Amino acid sequence: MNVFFPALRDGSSAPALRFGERRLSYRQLGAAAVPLAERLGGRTRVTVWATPTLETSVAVVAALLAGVPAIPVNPKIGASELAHIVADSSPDLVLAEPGAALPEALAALPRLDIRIGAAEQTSAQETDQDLVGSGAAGEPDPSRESDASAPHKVPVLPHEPGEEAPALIVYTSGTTGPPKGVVLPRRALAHTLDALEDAWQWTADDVLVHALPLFHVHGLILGVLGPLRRGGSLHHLGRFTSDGVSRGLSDGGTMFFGVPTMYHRLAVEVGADPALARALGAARLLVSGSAALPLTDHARLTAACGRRVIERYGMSETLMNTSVRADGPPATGSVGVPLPGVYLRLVDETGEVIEGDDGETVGEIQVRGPNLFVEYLNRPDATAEAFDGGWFRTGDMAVRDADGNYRIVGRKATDLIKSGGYKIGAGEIENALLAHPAVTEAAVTGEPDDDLGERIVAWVVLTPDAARPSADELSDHVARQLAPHKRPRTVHFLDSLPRNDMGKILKRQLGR
Ligand code: MCA
Ligand code: AMP
Repeated sequence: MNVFFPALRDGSSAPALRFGERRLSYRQLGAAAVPLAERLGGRTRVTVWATPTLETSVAVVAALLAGVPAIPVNPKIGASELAHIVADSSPDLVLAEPGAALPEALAALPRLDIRIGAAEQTSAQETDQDLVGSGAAGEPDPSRESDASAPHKVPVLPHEPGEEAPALIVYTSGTTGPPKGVVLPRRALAHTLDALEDAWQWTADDVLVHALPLFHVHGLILGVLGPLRRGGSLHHLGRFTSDGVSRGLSDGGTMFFGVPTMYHRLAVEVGADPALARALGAARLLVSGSAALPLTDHARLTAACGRRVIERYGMSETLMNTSVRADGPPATGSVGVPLPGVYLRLVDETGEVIEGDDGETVGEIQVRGPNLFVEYLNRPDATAEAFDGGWFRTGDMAVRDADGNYRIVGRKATDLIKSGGYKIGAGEIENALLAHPAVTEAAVTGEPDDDLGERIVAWVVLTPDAARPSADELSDHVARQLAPHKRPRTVHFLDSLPRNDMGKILKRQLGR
């Protein structure tokens, strides 16, 4: 039988999840997730209000057990982006922690509160009332109790669906228009997590520490489902601070996952913080991903704590493609070698496959393997465009060296911005700016930024007669429509945008 989380079946009192001081053992996780999975049976798709909490983790585990695709949503999402996701994915239920105030588009859906502790009790008596109301107060929260005295009870897991069944739909930005729903089958999740087990010698003894958001691949699939598939545990810090990382790693953590912005902040602070240096130095594995980690940050961290950070490379559509191996050469500055079962090739601009490995010839990375997504939801056109035969076109430009390591040197589309590890399409921000009544033209670029990697910069032309908005007002407008991390950090007001004879905006001339 196809079992996604073998350790849940054992129902042991080994630690599974910790968020702050709230913890669940595997037995407790099973006791919360299995009844919830039973309640989800028959649903088409569910949205998860993805706060960084035990509740989100329980909801996603339950959806996987039930075979119901889950759509994790950023709890800071703005109105128009949320409206798009709800209309595009048409979920029939929203899962949220009790008491969470949901925005209008989600409040209109049937709601099921994720009750840790009350779940077993309510599962047998589900009524429509349960689905819309907040239900009874429930039992004491076991996440605050010791598991030592609890009777050993193996939860009865539902029959899990086949490998190709969609497990998650994760929204990711393209260059234009609103984000697309990436449909990820169970097969892709299982493959990527098992390939990382091999590359990183990830075991049940590992305690992963991180502070990543739970509505993207990095924090949710690698960061929550990863430890649970291994039978190890996660210690989530709630939010990123260097102090939190220091304490988490000193308190039994063996691995840390972060985006380059987090490592940059650690690199800035580690020189003056011996406790942080000791904690990072004692970790078994420090892994960076979601964007490139600059060599200066690699060097500063290694000098201060004596450890190397390893990089891995992935995408929402492909999950993980390559990694520097824990048991291999350091390959600093590269994203390592293809993971087991994953095939990569470099293709030049004429469509020819680059055969050499001279470390200099640049081509687009294309990927094939069991780690790939199925399709963009409701977007057969975009799905077809994304593939070259069976190969997925990543849009990432790279070179390959004689040892088989890939080094990413840039991106094909300048209209894709990576800021703080989040992928953001220039087009979606331009559309949000143009929806402001005072804006008549807008262009958005990504400018280099030491902390964020790239900083979102907006160039706008105002409607002549409208009241002049401030830069902050336009930035807030984008934050409210899309999400705070998509807001422009700088806004330039221009009389006109540079355009070519065809009327196309010449972004490279902006600011010059
Ligand atoms: C600021 N804030 C606002 C506004 N301005 N809220 C509303 N309106 C505004 N105008 C709030 C923000 O919500 C936030 O609140 C706080 O102010 C600071 O925001 P910001 O400056 O944007 O964030 P930060 O503190 O600088 O965050 C840096 C970060 C973050 C922690 C590194 O960027 C982050 O978590 N990045 C992770 C991205 C990620 O997981 N990517 C994976 C996708 P508050 O302080 O309350 O939060 S890529 C992927 O999955 C692929 C597969 C891969 O390879 O991994
Ligand atoms: P997303 O669509 O949010 O999943 O972002 C995927 C993109 O993140 C990839 O196409 C790469 O451009 C980038 N990325 C992920 N990991 C790395 C890395 N280690 N180095 C450089 N870029 C990365």
